[in-house]
Amino acid sequence: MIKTKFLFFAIALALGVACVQDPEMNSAPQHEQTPESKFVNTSENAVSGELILYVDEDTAQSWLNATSATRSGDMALDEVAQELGAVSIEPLFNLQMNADKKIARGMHRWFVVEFDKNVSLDQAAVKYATMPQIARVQFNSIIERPQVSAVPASEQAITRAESTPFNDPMLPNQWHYNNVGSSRLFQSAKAGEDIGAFGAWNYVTGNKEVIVAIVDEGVKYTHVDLADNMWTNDAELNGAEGVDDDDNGYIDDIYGINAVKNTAEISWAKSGDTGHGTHVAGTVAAVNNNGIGVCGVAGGSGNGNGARIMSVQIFDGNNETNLIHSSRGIDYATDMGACILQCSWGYPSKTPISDSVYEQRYSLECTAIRRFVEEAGCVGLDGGVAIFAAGNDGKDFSDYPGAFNEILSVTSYSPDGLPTTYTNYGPGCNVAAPGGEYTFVQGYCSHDSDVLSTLPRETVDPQTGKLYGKDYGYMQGTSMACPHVSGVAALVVSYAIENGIKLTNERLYEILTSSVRDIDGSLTGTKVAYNYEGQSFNFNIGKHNGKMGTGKLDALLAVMNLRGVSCIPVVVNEDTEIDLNKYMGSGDLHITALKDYKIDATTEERLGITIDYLKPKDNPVGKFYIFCENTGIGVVTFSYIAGGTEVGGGSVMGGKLIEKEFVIISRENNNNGGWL
Ligand SMILES: [Ca+2]
Ligand SMILES: [Ca+2]
Ligand SMILES: [Ca+2]
Ligand SMILES: [Ca+2]
Repeated sequence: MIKTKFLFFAIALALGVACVQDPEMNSAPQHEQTPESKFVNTSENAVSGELILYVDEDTAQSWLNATSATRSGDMALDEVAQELGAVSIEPLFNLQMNADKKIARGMHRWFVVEFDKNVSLDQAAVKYATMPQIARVQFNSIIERPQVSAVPASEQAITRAESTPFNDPMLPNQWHYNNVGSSRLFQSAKAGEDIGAFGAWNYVTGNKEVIVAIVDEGVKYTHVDLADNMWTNDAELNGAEGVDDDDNGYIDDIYGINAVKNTAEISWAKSGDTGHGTHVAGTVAAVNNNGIGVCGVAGGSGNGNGARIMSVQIFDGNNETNLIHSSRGIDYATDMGACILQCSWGYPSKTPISDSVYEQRYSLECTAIRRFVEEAGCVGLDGGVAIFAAGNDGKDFSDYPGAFNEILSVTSYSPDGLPTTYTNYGPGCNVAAPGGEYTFVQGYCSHDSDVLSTLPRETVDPQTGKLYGKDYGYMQGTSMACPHVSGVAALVVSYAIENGIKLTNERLYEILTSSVRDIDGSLTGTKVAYNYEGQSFNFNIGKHNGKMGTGKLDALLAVMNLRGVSCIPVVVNEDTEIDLNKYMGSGDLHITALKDYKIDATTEERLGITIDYLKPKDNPVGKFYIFCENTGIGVVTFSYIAGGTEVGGGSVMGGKLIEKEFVIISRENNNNGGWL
């Protein structure tokens, strides 16, 4: 292993949010309004020569119908444009797609005015804010580049030492899908501290109708382990080059768009790019069972049945990214059929803000996200689900947008199942997933405990200036936890489709936050962690108690939750007496003769489960013992005869043979408030 100088894999999209105005100001009566009261944010850290305006209906109509780039026919407004040296006034959202829906939300009233960069932003803003036609003025805040870096996977990572459901050679190293508790990985690695992918894959592996928008750096859509799961805009794929075949405002948008350039030119290997988007995309849906590389949570089974990845690029090399880019990108995802919005970025803030402040300050972006949540969807999902990273500053509250109540915010744990040292936690955080954390083994830094996924090999490490040179590698962060949740969301929607179910987005939010293993029971005291120099320290994990979200998302439990399967809780390493009568409704009349049980191989291996099945004639009907060596989640199918002691048929006058699945949840007895 290479000794590495540590970089903080922070997704530090630090917006200038430190100094803001009172959000209540806009509620002031008209006659008391100052021009500044129409500002929704400040000019600090904003793009120069550009303002975002929310205008009244008449002005919107005249600007939309204007024949000149900067003239509307409204004398007063045209005069301001002239004074500022305006070169363009354009609708912010793309009205070539779903115009009716956007107009109903007032999205046609958002405009971007571009003017002389030498003009003071504040003065320009005051000029517009003075006009009664202008309802709100927003500065186009810059989103800073994420400070991230990947560690290319070494050849040693390519191994098939352990049995896995798919033939991808690096799958055994993806502990975040199936953690066998190897101490090679992490001194205190614990079996079962993972997303529970192996169990879920017995039931569902993905579905190509499920489109996940990766709102991030550009996804390398030619990557050998991603290409088959890329979403394609078929009108453009089968259309004419250089022509906007589907008339959606973008020429040749086959795999998505570059919202920074507002074109279809997706890129991933410019100076400043880190491979972040390609890494995140691989976690959601790298192609499974293709004999190469890694697996994705919803990457299919090698039969072209993975969830689909749409690349919505909002970071482009060293170019500035701003609120307009993120809002347009999200709007494109909504228009083009994505149902899950995967966003591993946010706005670090020093102090908590509130949802109403977020709505004010980021009103443009909030509008775009809300339309996604309310109007996106697919055959298996009504509405969209937006999933964001909680942030990597170790703060006791989630960053926005994730913190917002309409959005899931994902915290991060390491292979020991405990909070990572960097994860944010507390208000706004909704659910935990594996995000990985480097460790030190014999004085050397190890990344095996980070998240392993796809990388663009031609990307230059922004810290070292060296080519990654590998198609796979490690990253850590809530950025890496987030796509696990998006992947499980895609699995659940896939399973819904395959069973003819249409979920509401509220139901999916509920499944994603309730299909969890307990995290709080182990959150007392400290754990050993390392600083960048390899010095160990005691990291306080007690402070995370009750603050990591509802628990650790488990894919198998999520799928079972959708099926409506009952859970049987047992205590690990103890004989737990089970009375099936409790789950059947009305006592032993219904279970007159237990016949048998089935344990699938994944469950048997994972839980080390034995069932001591006591014959009904010796014991009360339906009672038996379950013993599990490991904590975790599995599925057992019991067979019983309803009404009789023999299965009816032929000469036998008897009962009906029933098979019923149960989820077995094996966990420690933490005495921390009962079972799930
Ligand atoms: Ca097009
Ligand atoms: Ca075309
Ligand atoms: Ca693969
Ligand atoms: Ca939230």
